[in-house]
Amino acid sequence: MKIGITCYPTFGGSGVVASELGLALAERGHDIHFITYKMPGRLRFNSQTIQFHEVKVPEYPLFEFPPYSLALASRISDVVKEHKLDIIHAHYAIPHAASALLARDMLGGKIKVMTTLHGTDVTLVGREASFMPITRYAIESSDSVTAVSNYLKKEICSVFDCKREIKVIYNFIKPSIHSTAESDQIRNEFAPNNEKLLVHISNYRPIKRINDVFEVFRELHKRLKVRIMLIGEGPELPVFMKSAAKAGIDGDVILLGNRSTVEEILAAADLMIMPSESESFGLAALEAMASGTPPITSNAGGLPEVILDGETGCTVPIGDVALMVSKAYNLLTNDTELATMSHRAREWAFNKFNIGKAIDQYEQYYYKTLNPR
Ligand code: GMT
Repeated sequence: MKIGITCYPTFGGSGVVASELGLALAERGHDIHFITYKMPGRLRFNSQTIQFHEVKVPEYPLFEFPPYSLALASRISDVVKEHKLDIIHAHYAIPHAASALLARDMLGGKIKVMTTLHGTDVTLVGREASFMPITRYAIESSDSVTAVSNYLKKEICSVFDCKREIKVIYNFIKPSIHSTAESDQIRNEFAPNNEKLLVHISNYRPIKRINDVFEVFRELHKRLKVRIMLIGEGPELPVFMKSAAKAGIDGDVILLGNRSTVEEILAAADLMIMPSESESFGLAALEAMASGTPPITSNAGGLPEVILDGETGCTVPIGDVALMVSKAYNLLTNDTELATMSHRAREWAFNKFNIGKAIDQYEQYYYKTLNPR
């Protein structure tokens, strides 16, 4: 198939999923075209079967808000015509699905649009009064729609009172990139005195409850030799650092910024901390499990579908910092229990969320979208 993929090229989970999906489809021989404003962070390729088409938004004094959505729709329509694409796979409702639908209209309906909803496009952004009608339109008018968890599917149906078919296809990991080979070296660098190592990865928005991450770290720091690696960037990161400095523990915080690969760092940690307020799936928690690092998370949204509580990680009620601390402390002070959970986490991630399964499902759904009967 000739497949166009449009997504956020930044470090968020939706861009990671779109990139890994495109790479895997190209490996299966499909012709893949990424259409977005910059090369996605995780898109490592030198394949003949992947092309990148940049969307440029012209500057014009009249444009107080440069119309990216329209530039994207025009670019999609051009790429479809030039490369005779069969289908556009839009990741995230706004603006990608909306722009793809506009392109479909411009092309007289001669292209199919599949939309994958990732979470905040329904639970946060799409709920805003000004975006609700366009999000509803994007969901109802796409030729097919997928959601990354059963939780998200339910949310879509209830928020938008939506009756259409929505197929759940879980996010996935590629076992071959989750090697633990480099982890000892990273551990020696970041935990030179045999400290326990925590990791958190996010975009540091309020929804990630960064203060809970800090509180868990501070409480554990009182009881153990522990350090924390922070991957990613965002507005609440300076707040975390300010609190850490005030508590005198900033020397044990390792800032790693945005990374195009995170697997080795995740593998070097003992536990990952993810206390999110809302999480449709929690790709970072899955990546941690695949790296053999059990996640201690809230039980928000789709997280209980991804993590087997007490077996491959722990899920606790949102905001229950004390419970997170006690679960983490028990594991960090019991090597056998931690090793067993780490082993189970890796097996669970590799079996249940294997990329091969997900790609089979996406492929079949593309074919069904192209030939509904
Ligand atoms: O979590 C974010 O704020 C980023 C967001 C995104 O659009 O990349 O992540 C969403 O999509 C990921 C990939 O499907 C999911 O793993 C995340 O759980 C989801 N985030 C939320 O629902 C808050």
